Amino acid sequence: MRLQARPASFYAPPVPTLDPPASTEKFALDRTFLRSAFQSMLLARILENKLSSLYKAGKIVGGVYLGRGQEAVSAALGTALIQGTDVFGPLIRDQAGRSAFGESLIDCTRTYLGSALGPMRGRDGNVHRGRPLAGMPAMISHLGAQIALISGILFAKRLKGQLEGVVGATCIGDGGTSTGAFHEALNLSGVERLPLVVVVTNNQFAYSTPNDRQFGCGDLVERARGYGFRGWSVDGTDLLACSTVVGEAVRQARHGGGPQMIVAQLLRLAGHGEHDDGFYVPEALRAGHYGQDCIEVAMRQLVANGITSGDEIRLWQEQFAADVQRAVAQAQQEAPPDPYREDWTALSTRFPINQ
Ligand SMILES: Cc1ncc(C[n+]2csc(CCOP(=O)(O)OP(=O)(O)O)c2C)c(N)n1
Ligand SMILES: [Mg+2]
Repeated sequence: MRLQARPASFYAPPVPTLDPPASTEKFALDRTFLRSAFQSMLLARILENKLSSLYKAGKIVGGVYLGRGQEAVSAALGTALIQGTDVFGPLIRDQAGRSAFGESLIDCTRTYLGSALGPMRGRDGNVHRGRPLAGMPAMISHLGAQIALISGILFAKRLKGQLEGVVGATCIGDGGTSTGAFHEALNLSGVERLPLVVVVTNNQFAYSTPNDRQFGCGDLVERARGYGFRGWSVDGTDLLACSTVVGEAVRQARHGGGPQMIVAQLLRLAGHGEHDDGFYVPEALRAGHYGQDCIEVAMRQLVANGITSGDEIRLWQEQFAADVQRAVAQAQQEAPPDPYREDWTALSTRFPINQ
């Protein structure tokens, strides 16, 4: 079917004007948080650029789906969570959140490159990797099932008396919010008032389908109220805003505030996957506010606030590029699984699970 040209106003969401929470100033100026979140953004971008090259060179079996342009909100979420306590279910555009939550580079490169030494033993590809014992279950689906998985984990923790102080977080795209899985998971999480944080990354398209063909409400944050979630809007291209809003939502979930839904407005600065050139994204939208690169915005913000310097950022870039090269080279020399010797029982039924 041919896509019809639409006026640019269809694609131009309003810039959020939410009242900042009381702790904005203090939180936004938390140097350690911001430096750490920014480093995760940078590392994810460098890693994903490398994955894209490997894909184009035919070195990766399966697809490559990037989070380019979505790193700020993802990194803010991964940084706001507590490793060893919280549960995080990242989606395909959450490399920055994965890095922030402690996933090692080698776990990523081994999975993409099919090494039997990876967390999925070379049996699952690309983004379908995780370490359940570290609080990061392997990703199942981009379209809503991950929310039920995280709320189920929280519910099980409650039944075992282990939920105190724990937050579960996951993400969903704008398109995923129209699935039955999304509705069921949010409905039950609202009924149970689970400490769940759902970040909706509204990148304006579900593959090539624009927002106006997906839902009839003005802003997806309106859905939060219907499920009994607290709703937050944020500019997903702005690291300071994302850190403030996500940090506050996570804090509220942790301290009995019930489930939280954050809607981040942004644009993906890549195709749906690396096989897609995103031809359907209008130029006016790319040139608009949400077409700005969150990494460049964050650099300006952090340098202007004296949180880092251009020289330090260049050093990080060099260091991360070298780290990525090393992780790729190591995974490339490792053997794939041997299908005749592999024990094909589900990885999740093995003990110790996936250590
Ligand atoms: C049942 C099903 N249909 C289609 C797909 C392919 N698919 C994966 S993600 C996606 C679009 C999701 O859009 P959105 O939720 O907005 O997330 P985004 O890709 O923009 O991050 C599609 C069509 C799928 N994985 N499963
Ligand atoms: Mg989308």
